[in-house]
Amino acid sequence: MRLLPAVLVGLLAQDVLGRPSPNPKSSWVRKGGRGKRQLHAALKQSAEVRRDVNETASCTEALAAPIKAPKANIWGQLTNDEAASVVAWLFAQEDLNLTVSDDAGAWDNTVLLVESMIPNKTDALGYIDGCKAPPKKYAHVVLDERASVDPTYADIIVGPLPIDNTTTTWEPLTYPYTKNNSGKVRNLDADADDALYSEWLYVIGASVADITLDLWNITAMGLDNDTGDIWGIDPLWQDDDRIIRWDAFWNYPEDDFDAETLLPLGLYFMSDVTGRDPSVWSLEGWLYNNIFYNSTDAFREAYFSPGFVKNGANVEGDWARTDQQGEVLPKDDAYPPTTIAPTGSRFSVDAEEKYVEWMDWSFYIGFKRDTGMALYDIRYKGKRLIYELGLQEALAHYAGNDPLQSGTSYLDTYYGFGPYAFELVSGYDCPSYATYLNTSFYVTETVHTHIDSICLFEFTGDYPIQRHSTSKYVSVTKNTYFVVRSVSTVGNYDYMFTYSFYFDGSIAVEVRASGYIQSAYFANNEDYGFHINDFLSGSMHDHVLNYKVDFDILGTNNSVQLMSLVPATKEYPWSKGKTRNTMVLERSFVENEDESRFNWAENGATQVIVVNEDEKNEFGELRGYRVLPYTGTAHLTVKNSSNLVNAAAWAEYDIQITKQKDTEPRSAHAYNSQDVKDPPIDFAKFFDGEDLRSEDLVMWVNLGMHHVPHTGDLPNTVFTTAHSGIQFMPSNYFSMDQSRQTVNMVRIDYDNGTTTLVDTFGQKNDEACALDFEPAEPDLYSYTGDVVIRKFPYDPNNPYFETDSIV
Ligand SMILES: *[C@@H]1O[C@H](CO)[C@@H](O)[C@H](O)[C@H]1NC(C)=O
Ligand SMILES: *[C@@H]1O[C@H](CO)[C@@H](O)[C@H](O)[C@H]1NC(C)=O
Ligand SMILES: *[C@@H]1O[C@H](CO)[C@@H](O)[C@H](O)[C@H]1NC(C)=O
Ligand SMILES: *[C@@H]1O[C@H](CO)[C@@H](O)[C@H](O)[C@H]1NC(C)=O
Ligand SMILES: *[C@@H]1O[C@H](CO)[C@@H](O)[C@H](O)[C@H]1NC(C)=O
Ligand SMILES: *[C@@H]1O[C@H](CO)[C@@H](O)[C@H](O)[C@H]1NC(C)=O
Ligand SMILES: *[C@@H]1O[C@H](CO)[C@@H](O)[C@H](O)[C@H]1NC(C)=O
Ligand SMILES: *[C@@H]1O[C@H](CO)[C@@H](O)[C@H](O)[C@H]1NC(C)=O
Ligand SMILES: *[C@@H]1O[C@H](CO)[C@@H](O)[C@H](O)[C@H]1NC(C)=O
Ligand SMILES: *[C@@H]1O[C@H](CO)[C@@H](O)[C@H](O)[C@H]1NC(C)=O
Ligand SMILES: *[C@@H]1O[C@H](CO)[C@@H](O)[C@H](O)[C@H]1NC(C)=O
Ligand SMILES: *[C@@H]1O[C@H](CO)[C@@H](O)[C@H](O)[C@H]1NC(C)=O
Ligand SMILES: [Cu+2]
Repeated sequence: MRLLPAVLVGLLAQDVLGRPSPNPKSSWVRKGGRGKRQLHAALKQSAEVRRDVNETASCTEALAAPIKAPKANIWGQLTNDEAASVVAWLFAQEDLNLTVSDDAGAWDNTVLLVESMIPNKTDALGYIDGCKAPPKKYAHVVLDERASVDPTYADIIVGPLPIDNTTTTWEPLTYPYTKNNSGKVRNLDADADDALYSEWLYVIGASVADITLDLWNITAMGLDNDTGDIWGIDPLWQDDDRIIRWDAFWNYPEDDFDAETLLPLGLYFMSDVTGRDPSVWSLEGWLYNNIFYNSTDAFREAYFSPGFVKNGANVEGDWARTDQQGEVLPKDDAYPPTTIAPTGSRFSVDAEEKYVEWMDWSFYIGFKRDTGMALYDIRYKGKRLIYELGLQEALAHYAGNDPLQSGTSYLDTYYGFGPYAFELVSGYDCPSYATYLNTSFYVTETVHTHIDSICLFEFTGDYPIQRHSTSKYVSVTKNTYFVVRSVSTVGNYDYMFTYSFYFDGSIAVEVRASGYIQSAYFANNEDYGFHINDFLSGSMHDHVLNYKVDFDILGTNNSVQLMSLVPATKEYPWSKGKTRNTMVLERSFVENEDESRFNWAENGATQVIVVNEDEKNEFGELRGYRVLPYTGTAHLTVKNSSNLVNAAAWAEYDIQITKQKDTEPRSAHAYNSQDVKDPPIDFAKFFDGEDLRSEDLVMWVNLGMHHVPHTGDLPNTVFTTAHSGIQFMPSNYFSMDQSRQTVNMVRIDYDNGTTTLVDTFGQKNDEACALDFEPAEPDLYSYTGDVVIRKFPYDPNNPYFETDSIV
């Protein structure tokens, strides 16, 4: 559940401060909670200590070697000092009329976000590929302008940095918008953390407290002893110039498990909340058991009439709790197989610049509030393949016979992937030998650092990358690959983002989903999901996640070739006058933006290859990289969504290709949900017929899942099958497979029962660390959550711990 307090826009702290939560869930309590202690003890017992190898290298000293990045990371984050200087400068600008967040109410202007501005590619290339100076650095600032009856979010840029009181200026950030409006978006949530609840939703909750007590023994009135909750649709309905919300009652879990999204109660009410004056907001009706009542009186009268059908409540139980339950599986209390890095890490990291080198790969890591982690300047064997690779937006579009499910289409960058990219759990989210990086985000004049929130590690797959056997020899090569990973818990859902790099020059981009589903009350909605618990429907929804892939294949002049396998009937000189039913290849190019939005072909029959038409290999074939689905992908099933209108056109196709433009850096804006008819970025407007042959191209690809939760999604969806991915693979890019270069392969020659040769190609096996298993299991008591540094007033020497989630 992404409860929407206006706020969240950057802004967890406001969520925590602002949203009255009768059931405050301190992350501290939760994370330090039960279970951990027993687990730790169990691990100690099962740890076997062996010290018969080389004592000089320890398996835990496996961290990546430090390295100096060849160039500064121009996509990186602001330093603490830079962020603090920008904030101080902003508060000194009288025209911005800002109030410090701690003192601000719903009618004050505040700073929501201060982060680095991504440089224009045009300026960046001269630096990363040449000898030009780095592009000037600017800060991207988002202001929450609420001191007005027409509140807006304003994107501005401040710079150049470092701040200089005489030369630094700000101006509206307009160029990434497709909408012509000076870098501002209306704010429909300006009162969502205050008046909406205190003067509206809880008042309505109180007005039916007798009914909610009678029906389910709950009250939702904004009191400390509330036993239920009220929240509703996102985005709000924006029809006919009215702003309409539907809200529903939800049961609270009985403990700290985050199960509220599994506890819908089936009563909904509709409000017209247009404008900022709650006294003119109106209650438009109630829905219960598929019957609409046009006033509270009408609902109340029906409720207390004979024959009124009352349905039961969804109540938390073990079915909604994630702790171990059920009989312990055979031998499962013994420690499972695990991976180690016996010679330490085989890669290098510049932690300051977030620059990584592994084997022939290198890249920089960026991190943004809206979209979390992104990779830049991805090079293989010294040549850039991809300038920018990163998430743009994630949509979860629900459907249902009830207005809450029907009205829910989360556009998650509104909440942000950055603020919820929490600390990873060593040995669980990533192998215990992984190297970690911190990330940080700005909120309410503080910078929060998620410690260890990006992990980097090598992994050897459970299948080899190559093998072949004959009567004389067998040849087989280990499939060791490099992984960069982060996880963002956006409300009820946990998205795991993984990028993997392989020896054959291929890259995999994957997302997995776990956490709690958002479910529906089961009543008259068989066509929208499975019946999965007492009064519970696993509410159907589409996940669509858009990624930007700015390929630069052997330069920026790229084209997209389509090569299809098609059935054919052919006659050949040798077929003696008869025809043969067979198949052939048909090649074409995506010529321009009128034909550059399409889906994966049925039966995978069309290859999509990014090529450089000026770069042919020695055999005359175009050198390129092919883009292909890895596991299932999805685009949005709903056509012309009533919820989204023009706010998520990027979700309409699997693959969409545009000409790279500095004015089109992102396919979506974090506040598209605030004005769905006229969103700040309407992706469909990127397509204006421009030529796509031998141009700098951007491919926008969608990952996703059509999710119809079943009983196996209780208590949580599982990563095994809630999974989507795409791959990029060399297509005639090299003259042969590049995995031949690794020494981690073997050839075994044998003859008539005798092994005659074991060739391990100079692998060194003598530098392994002591297999001291106990310390290979990380000390999970070091899991601390986020660390926070106050920026205004700047207090860099007094960090404190605070971790806030949406719920
Ligand atoms: C500045 O903001 C305050 C609220 O913080 C508001 O009362 C005042 O009218 C605003 N001033 C201007 C000039 O907009
Ligand atoms: C710049 O302005 C800020 C805020 O008014 C002030 O604190 C700072 O001392 C000024 N710096 C310089 C170099 O004048
Ligand atoms: C954008 O707005 C400006 C100022 O309001 C106006 O002059 C211009 O014509 C508008 N452009 C478009 C394409 O609507
Ligand atoms: C109703 O809820 C209260 C707590 O809010 C609890 O004490 C009481 O036992 C419940 N009554 C029933 C009938 O479950
Ligand atoms: C909840 O608190 C309110 C106000 O403190 C009180 O009037 C009410 O009786 C309480 N309800 C329950 C069920 O304890
Ligand atoms: C509500 O419905 C009743 C009966 O259908 C109708 O008489 C009444 O006018 C309606 N009221 C409103 C405010 O629409
Ligand atoms: C992450 O932050 C923690 C706490 O501030 C710090 O101790 C650690 O060195 C940081 N890690 C990296 C890789 O910068
Ligand atoms: C890219 O193509 C354009 C013409 O389409 C050409 O002028 C330019 O020289 C090419 N650039 C490179 C690096 O080949
Ligand atoms: C989308 O739906 C709206 C409302 O039903 C309709 O006005 C509009 O014409 C539709 N657009 C398309 C492209 O079908
Ligand atoms: C980046 O490109 C946009 C669009 O061309 C331009 O308006 C803006 O000034 C550029 N930014 C910088 C820092 O040059
Ligand atoms: C294989 O080895 C066996 C004895 O180990 C021998 O009898 C036989 O002749 C050998 N066959 C060949 C083809 O060398
Ligand atoms: C242990 O490893 C070090 C460095 O890798 C090596 O120099 C040394 O000879 C090894 N010692 C033994 C006993 O294998
Ligand atoms: Cu789902």
